Amino acid sequence: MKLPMLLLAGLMLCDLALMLAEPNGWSCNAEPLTTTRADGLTDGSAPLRVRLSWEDFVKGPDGAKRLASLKRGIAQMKSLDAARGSTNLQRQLDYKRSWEYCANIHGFFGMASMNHVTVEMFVAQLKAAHADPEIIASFNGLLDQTPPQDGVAPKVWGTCRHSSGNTQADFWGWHRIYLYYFEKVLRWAAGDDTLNPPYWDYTDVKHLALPAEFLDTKSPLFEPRRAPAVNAGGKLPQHDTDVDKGLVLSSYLDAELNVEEGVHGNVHCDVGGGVLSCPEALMGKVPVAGNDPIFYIHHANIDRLWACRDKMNNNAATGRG
Ligand SMILES: [Cu+2]
Repeated sequence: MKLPMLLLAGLMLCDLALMLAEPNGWSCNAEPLTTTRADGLTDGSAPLRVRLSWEDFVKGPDGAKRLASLKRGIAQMKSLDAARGSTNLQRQLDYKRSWEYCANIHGFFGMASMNHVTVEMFVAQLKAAHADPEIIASFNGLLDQTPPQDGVAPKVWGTCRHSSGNTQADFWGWHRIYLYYFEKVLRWAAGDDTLNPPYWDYTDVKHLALPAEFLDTKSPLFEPRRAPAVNAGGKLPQHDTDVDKGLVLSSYLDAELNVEEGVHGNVHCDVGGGVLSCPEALMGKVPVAGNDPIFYIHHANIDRLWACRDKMNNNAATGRG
């Protein structure tokens, strides 16, 4: 719980005004929020930031600029990975804004991780369980990560919240704050304060395939460790992205769990895995999922679904009926 509490405290002082646009399919026309919310995340004093759907994001001359900005930011963050381990103060600051650092906040392999599992140990576990060679091979070449002693990384790396067993975590809340800070770093890296990364709305059957810009092998949006069919432009199975039942649940916790274990996990596994799906790197395995650029565009949609669900239920944020 350390990170959410830490970040929530920061958020109340910050210029958070994230909201979502472009309803699709179900009734989800969330209005931008401009007044104080009960959860304190928005005080209405800052201009509202709106995430567009991927299709609107890339549309027209402005879309070309937005896409260039997104790619520039991601490429810049990736270039800062090289600052890992530097003793130079400026380079240490650079590393805090690197792609790897941000991804490691979500999760990482290494002895310092929450479960103290290295890549080698995990691969040994897969082999002992007679996992398919395709799954094992997806972890080839991945590196263990070690949090730098910068006063921040040891506290926040590997702190993502996901439900497991009969424990329900603050999945939606943790990932909203994670996105909030990721986007701030991305704007800095792109040199574009107007940049608001979009969402991939795979709940619309017209958009079941990965956006085409993620398939270009020369683009910083490309990632080779994805299901080959998905990277070839194949569609996700339609039933995997159906949220109709989840969003109408009046209980916040029920809706959150439905989305987390349903569409959220399905998209992770469909993108990360081949025929065999999870636990294939990258998107199909939590400690490395944040390394794929599509992660953030996927989670922008998961965040949108939260706002949609609240809108559809008159912002009733708690309770399980
Ligand atoms: Cu996720």
